[in-house]
Amino acid sequence: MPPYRLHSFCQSGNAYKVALYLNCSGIAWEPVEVDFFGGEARKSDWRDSMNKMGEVPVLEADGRRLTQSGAILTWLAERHGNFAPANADERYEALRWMLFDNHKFTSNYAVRRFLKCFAPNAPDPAVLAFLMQRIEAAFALTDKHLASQPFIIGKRPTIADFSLAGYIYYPEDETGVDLARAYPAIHAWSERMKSLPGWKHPYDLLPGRYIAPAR
Ligand SMILES: N[C@@H](CCC(=O)N[C@@H](CS)C(=O)NCC(=O)O)C(=O)O
Repeated sequence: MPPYRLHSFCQSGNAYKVALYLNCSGIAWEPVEVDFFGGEARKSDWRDSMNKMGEVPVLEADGRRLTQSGAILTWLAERHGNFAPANADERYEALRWMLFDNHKFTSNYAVRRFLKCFAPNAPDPAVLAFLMQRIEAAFALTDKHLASQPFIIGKRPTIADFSLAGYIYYPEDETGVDLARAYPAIHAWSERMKSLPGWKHPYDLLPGRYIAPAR
């Protein structure tokens, strides 16, 4: 089987979710850099051939192009077994947390970071403040959850952990959040994830060049 090809770039925590899963599973894959900031994913030929939703990541697998990190993680776990939920109850829990992640945990954190660091124009401070409020609400309840168990759905890491870990390792000057101080249980969980064989920082795992935050 040829290795999976992950269309990605190093600022994309959504791509990192899939890359980290593959690396920690010891599954062969290769990165394909998307020139996201050059507008590649907005071009109609990219959208027609890669992802009509216009989003990274895209995983090429067996001639198919899979998208949506949560759907890709579920597909990979079902195929390979690594970090898979063990039964119907665990599958439900993993899906519940991945939907929460996509809607509230990753999304507000990623959008605020994008506006602050990479958007061409300085964002409205009221927008950044609104997003930070949403981040604080989602992170506080996740911190409480992780204070009572080591991983998202229990005692061992599953695809749900890879989903929530997408943006956790980007530095504070990008995210505006000091995780160790503000959310100690999330920080401790991120350290547990870091100790998995195959773990790498997103800037070391994914293609593209580092871009210093614009502001
Ligand atoms: N729910 C999607 C989110 C993907 C996503 O938002 N990707 C960003 C890059 S990290 C993107 O391509 N954004 C383009 C846009 O929002 O138009 C996933 O988990 O794959």
